[in-house]
Amino acid sequence: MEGALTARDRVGIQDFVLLDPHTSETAFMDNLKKRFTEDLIYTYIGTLLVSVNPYKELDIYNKKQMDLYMGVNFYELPPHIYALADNAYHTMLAEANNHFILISGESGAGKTEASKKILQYYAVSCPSTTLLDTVRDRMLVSNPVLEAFGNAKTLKNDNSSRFGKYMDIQFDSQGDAVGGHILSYLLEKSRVVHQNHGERNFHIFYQLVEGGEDDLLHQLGLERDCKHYNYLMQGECANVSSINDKNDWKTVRNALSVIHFDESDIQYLFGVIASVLHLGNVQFDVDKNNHASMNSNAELRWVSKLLGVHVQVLQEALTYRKIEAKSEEVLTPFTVDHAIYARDALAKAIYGRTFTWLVNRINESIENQDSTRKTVIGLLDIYGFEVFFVNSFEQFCINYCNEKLQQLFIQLTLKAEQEEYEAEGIEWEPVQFFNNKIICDLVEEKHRGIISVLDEECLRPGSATDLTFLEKLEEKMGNHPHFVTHKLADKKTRKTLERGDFRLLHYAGEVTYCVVGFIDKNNDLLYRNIKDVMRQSQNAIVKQCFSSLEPDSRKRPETVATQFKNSLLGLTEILMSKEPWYVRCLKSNENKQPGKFDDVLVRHQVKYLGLMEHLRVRRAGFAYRRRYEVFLKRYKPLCPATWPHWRGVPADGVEKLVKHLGYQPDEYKMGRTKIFIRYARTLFATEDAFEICKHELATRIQAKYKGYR
Ligand code: AD9
Ligand code: MG
Repeated sequence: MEGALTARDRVGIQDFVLLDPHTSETAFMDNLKKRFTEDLIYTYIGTLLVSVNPYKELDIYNKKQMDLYMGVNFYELPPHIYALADNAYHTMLAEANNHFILISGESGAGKTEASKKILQYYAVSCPSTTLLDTVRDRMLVSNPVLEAFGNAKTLKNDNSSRFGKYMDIQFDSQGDAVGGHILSYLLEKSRVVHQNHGERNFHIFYQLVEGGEDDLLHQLGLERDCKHYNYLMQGECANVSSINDKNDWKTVRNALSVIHFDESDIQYLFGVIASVLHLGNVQFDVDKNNHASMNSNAELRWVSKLLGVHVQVLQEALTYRKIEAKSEEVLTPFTVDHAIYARDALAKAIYGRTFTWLVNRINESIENQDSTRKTVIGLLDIYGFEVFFVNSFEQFCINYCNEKLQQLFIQLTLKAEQEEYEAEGIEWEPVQFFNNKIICDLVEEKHRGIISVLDEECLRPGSATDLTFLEKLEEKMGNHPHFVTHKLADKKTRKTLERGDFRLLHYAGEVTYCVVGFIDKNNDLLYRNIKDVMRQSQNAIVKQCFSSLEPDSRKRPETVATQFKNSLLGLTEILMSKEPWYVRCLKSNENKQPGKFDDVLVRHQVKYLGLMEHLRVRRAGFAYRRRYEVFLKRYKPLCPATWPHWRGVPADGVEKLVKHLGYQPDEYKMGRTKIFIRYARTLFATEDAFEICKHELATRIQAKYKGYR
């Protein structure tokens, strides 16, 4: 018994619910840190999994561990991402309903790694047939492919997701993983043409240049030197010690064959990637009229060759704008700045649309053809909350998305809890949360939110600028407690704000956004004549990407922020129809340092993720709840009336059992299907008694066995 306590002291407590009911934040942090120091990165709050990024490889993700967790009761083994995956899976099978796992946390906290571990668990551990193995292989290898095209090094994370990903894993009634479907959300396209210092473009570019076979590079007109390409060098960090582009290239190439890309697909796909690199090197001169001009240079010829469009046509599209006036077409020459803008817009459009094409292709290859009923487990892995020195439209969208997911978490945890107490006929005092709905509304409310104001400015031809957008915001949001600008701020805050900034007080902290580029990025315009040229492309991917139904050209296309808002609305609906599981990832330190636990940083995350409140909600009145059958099955050896068998109704058996154990009336409540235990210590004592009893039973059995011999 003493030994057990010592071990518990050393490794902390594996479920926060079992800590003292009046757990302070300090005790919470102590427990987290104690466990982290022992390389125990996972801790539960009930069924929610808290994970702290260790920034080092731990020997806990292998087939042996997977086998260990398969089908085992949630609390019987140390907390693990496999246990959560397994529990979701078995609940899905038992109840034949759909589930999702929401993985959240800030940039670099470990969401993508967690989602990969879960997918691996399903792909490796679930029952299998040879036929299904191919689908599973494809699901597994879709990860490195999408990461190559959609992840990049940022200042926060060397493998930062720059798109949101929701993946349904479909299971048949036997529990076989039979297919999948991926939805992607707003790729950060601007990275294709611009990277901040210390950041990179998407991995695939470096992989191709570093790892591409000589023949391939030759065909694509590429040099094996990242320094040669403007689009790769703005962050001045093409080489990153934690990234091996050459090896990653091999993985991606292999993955593409697994998902059945043939040689022509590969040619077209890397033709696109190379064309973007060449585009970035296209330069313009100024002619005597101050217009952009260009010679038919080698880079332009490579773009035209790879995209399969006539070089002159391309040159014209990059230096002139075609405007239809009455029945005439008028060509207006660009200035150099304008031409650069058009060139970059084209690069972003090609890359962005190819990414969507890639997701669709992967979906075709992992789709399940069979129409029998499937249940699904959805995995959500999006870009985490991020704050940089300068934050722009992209951070605004990413942080808004995180705000929405936090809102969903709040709604579901409160809702689920309320419903459970109600369904079980148990009285409940709600716990107060900080509800971030106020910030979601500030961003997205119809006619009044920031996105609406931005869209209105985007609609005002000619006179709207990023600064008029800011003024409109100041007019409309002036009194909002979560919004401030230089003009609106008090004296002290004003010193921390520039005139072109607005600051949002997000649930996870303050972020100052610089308005420069908001209008442009939200409009995301691509000139019509450039689109027309792309439609004629001989590169099958580009042709397809630009030929797919364009929205009615007389109608204004939806802005980027509005599209994103609507897609998040769609996502929320998808998630709300499923049973939730949560993984809350915490970043242990800002320097990606193995084993370092930065108290201040972790405490901040514990606060804003609402983990203490979640714990309180889990315990509002009742720390633990168990279905009668489950409770009885585990603890029945503790009472002569229930051991070895209880033949009556489980609830009666539980009542007998807890009375025998001396539970006081205020310590528990009997619900309709579950027993609710008020204090953690009650369950703790029961659990300790169970351990002793197990030990005694084992000794008795051993003694008996000896007697036989
Ligand atoms: V972002 O919002 O996409 O920028 P994520 O996805 O939360 O972010 P990611 O999973 O990419 O973070 O983790 C960042 C890095 O932390 C990884 O590249 C690993 O080096 C490290 N990491 C994360 N989780 C684990 C883990 N369970 N074990 C070991 C880990 N290392
Ligand atoms: Mg990620």
